[in-house]
Amino acid sequence: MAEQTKKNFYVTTPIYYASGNIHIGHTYCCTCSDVIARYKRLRGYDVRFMTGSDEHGQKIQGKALEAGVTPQEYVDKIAESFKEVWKAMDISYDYYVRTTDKSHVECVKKVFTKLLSQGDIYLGQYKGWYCTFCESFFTDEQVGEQHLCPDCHRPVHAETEDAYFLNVKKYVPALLKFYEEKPSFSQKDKINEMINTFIKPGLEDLCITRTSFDWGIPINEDPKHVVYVWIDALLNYVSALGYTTEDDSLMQKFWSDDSEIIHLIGRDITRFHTIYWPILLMALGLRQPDKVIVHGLLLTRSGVKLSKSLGNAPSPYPLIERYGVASLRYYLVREIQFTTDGNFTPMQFVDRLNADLANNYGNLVNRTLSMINRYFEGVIPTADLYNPKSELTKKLLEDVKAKIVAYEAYMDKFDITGGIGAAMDLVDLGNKYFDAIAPWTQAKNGNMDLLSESLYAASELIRIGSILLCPAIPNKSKEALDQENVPEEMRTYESISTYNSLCSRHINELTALFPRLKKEEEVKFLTELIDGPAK
Ligand code: ME8
Repeated sequence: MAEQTKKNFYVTTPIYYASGNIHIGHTYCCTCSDVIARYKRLRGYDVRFMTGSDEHGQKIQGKALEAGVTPQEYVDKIAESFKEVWKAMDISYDYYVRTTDKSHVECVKKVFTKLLSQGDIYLGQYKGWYCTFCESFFTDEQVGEQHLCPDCHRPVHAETEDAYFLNVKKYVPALLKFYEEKPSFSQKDKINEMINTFIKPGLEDLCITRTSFDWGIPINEDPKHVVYVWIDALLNYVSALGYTTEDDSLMQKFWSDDSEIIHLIGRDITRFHTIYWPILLMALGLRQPDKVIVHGLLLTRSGVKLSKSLGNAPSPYPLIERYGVASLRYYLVREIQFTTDGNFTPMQFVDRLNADLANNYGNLVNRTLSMINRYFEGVIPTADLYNPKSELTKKLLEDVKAKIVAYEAYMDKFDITGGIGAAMDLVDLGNKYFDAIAPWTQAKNGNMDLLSESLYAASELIRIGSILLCPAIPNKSKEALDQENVPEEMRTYESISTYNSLCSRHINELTALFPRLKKEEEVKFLTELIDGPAK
């Protein structure tokens, strides 16, 4: 294993619009970020994991009006409901930021004042094409002849108003230089797309205030202007660390050169994170994030984005209730190739859970511990894995080492689909080893040495596999480790390359980790969940 020095690690999700409920698309990003945060903690990093809600803007004001409550009451309720979902999803965030937090509001005002006084913000008039859904202005080129929003493809309308602008044009050469000097900043195809679609045609200065609604942060210098959503939203990443407040110790720690900074976002908001966010940071004289990881979106079987407005995105709750949180998390991380779009389909959902969780991981735990009960009265037999007797065991341990190396390589480059896949392959090695050794035959033939060694090796494999799977399915991997009665010190990442400590431990009561799903029944349930009951 490569040596790791203890380092600070800051990972963020987008802050989700407080305009409706969380659906499984949002849970995708939070789960992926959570897997990364948990992996880094496992590797000894000092992790700060942040999520939150984006609570200003015209759309939210309208929703509150519809609901007959004040915008603040409306977003308070939504923020609580978001936190409940994240609890149900086992999301281990350290801090939840809200754009209505006093500290965030103060930060946005101070940043505005600073940028205005240094000449990076000026008052002008905005004439443009506005998409109410995306709360974004676009240029003629971007909306094309049909006047459609380039992000969501809905019709846009012409709008003119007094507005403050961020002088982004000035920073374009520096931004291009930054892309060149730091190719690891984001995926190459995403940056090329940004350059070709937005920068080459001529990047307009960014309109950053509005006067046509008031649910936003009023600027001190001209309070009829409220800061328009994106600048407000992007600043959450630093306001959550105390930027511009008296106590900015978290900022010093997690936004410093001693920290690795990763933003996870969906491809729908790439422009804001790879163009405007770096420019804003340059204007503020702050360092850049190490990486903006752009993940793909979940689509329906027919390739349409799962989204709130289309009403085709299921809530995570029925899935958690029926299959358990670990199953949903696992499916999202493993089935959808990280960084590319993926389809959420009932058939794949059931097949993936059955193949990997029930038939592979659950099966290895169940068959190993059942045989320990049957042949050794619940006590893990003694064996020396540093000197295995069987060639099959020797080969198994070599293959396990290779899988650990692969796991680490994937996880370190944030390919969590690959990493969790490597962990599941490691578990699969255990099942194949079992089939080759057939411990039940060894028991029948009285070959106690081989029986002990094989059951012992399988016990270690459950332990190692559970540690590697822990970032993805924390509750179930803990359950497996508990059933095997693994002591705390043997649950660490460092312990995965040591053996023999489980000898003679009494295992705990066995319960099935993942019941096998009945395909037809579950596909019907899931199809109705997405499409509604069959007509
Ligand atoms: O854009 N598949 O908030 P938002 C996968 N407030 N991920 C999905 C998804 C899908 N079908 N649908 C949504 C905003 N997401 C702003 C962000 S950040 C400074 C401000 C995820 O509620 C994905 O990560 O529309 C996407 O980028 C995010 O939710 C958008 O959430």
